[in-house]
Amino acid sequence: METNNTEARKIILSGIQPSGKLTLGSYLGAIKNWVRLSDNYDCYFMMADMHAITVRQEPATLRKTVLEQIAEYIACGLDPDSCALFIQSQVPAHAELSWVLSCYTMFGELSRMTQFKDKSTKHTENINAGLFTYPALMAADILLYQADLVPVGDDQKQHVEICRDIAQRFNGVYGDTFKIPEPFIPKVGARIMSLQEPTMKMSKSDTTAGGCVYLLDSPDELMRAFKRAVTDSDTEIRYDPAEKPGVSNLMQIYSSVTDKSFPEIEAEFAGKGYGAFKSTVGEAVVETLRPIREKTEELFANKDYLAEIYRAGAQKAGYAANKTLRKVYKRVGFVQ
Ligand code: ATP
Ligand code: LTN
Repeated sequence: METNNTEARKIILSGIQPSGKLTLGSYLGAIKNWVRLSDNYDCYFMMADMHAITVRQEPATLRKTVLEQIAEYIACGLDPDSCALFIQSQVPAHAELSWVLSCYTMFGELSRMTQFKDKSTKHTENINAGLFTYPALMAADILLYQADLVPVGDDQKQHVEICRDIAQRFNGVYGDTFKIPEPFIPKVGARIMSLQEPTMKMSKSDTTAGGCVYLLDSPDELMRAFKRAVTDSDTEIRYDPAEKPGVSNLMQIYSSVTDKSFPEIEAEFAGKGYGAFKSTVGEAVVETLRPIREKTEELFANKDYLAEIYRAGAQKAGYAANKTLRKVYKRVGFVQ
């Protein structure tokens, strides 16, 4: 693991909840950028298992999903020798700083969080305190590493903003303690929509058949989902999210995996029907995901290797995190 020459480099932290299988949305909105940025930054990428338990998880499934997620991170192109890939619950500083920050986070601002409102509507039987204070834990995740950038999809922007507010509030009381992070959101692919309900975000926990495609889906499953994707009764392939959400979503996906611009895509499919368009998008996704799926399967079979990675990751992350935590404890007046 790299230990030198990283002082002057800027820092990235991001994470994904192991609350289900990773989707094409998690890849295009977040992981693809992690990989792109990882050569030039000092990187910390975590499996946010402490966040995942804000919604009930089956223990054996959670354990499996965390391991699968590490394999997927590496298969997507993250180099475990230069990035710290770690499991959030294995770095206790996250829970510790989260408590301190929750004392600098206001009830009113937590009440405005869209994710809390959505998830408490979806899980009416379990509106727990963790679901509500989630942004304080996410702020701890980010601020522990003095991160400069937080690459996420559009839905997480509000959580990065509240993290900035908490950090500024704390710095205002105690003097400069935390770096103020910036969200890094892709221009294309920041909000991939469900293939069945293109006005709703594609989400791991969506149970609508065919709405979501997963990184580990087989080529057949992917092609079926794209061929059945909802479009409209028109025939024109044109980027217009308000009037043509289904077609525009497929264009976003195609643009994100091929780097073609929207005008280029419109020209490519001028006069061609939706059938040909959906098949071409499906094929492009199949080819993007094929090496990821194959590599994940290979890595997932080697649990010892994965354990080596997350142990080394927790050690590297713990070292950086504890430095910040000690500074915070001193600032608030805890006896050293
Ligand atoms: P859950 O359903 O458990 O809330 P999710 O699928 O909505 O999960 P995650 O996979 O936890 O979201 O999100 C991981 C990262 O991927 C975050 O940075 C998030 O912003 C991004 N992301 C998730 N879904 C999408 C999407 N549909 N489009 C673009 N980015 C997304
Ligand atoms: N809240 C994010 C996951 C997450 C995260 C983070 C992202 C937890 N901690 C820190 C960026 C930085 C989600 O639900 N996708």
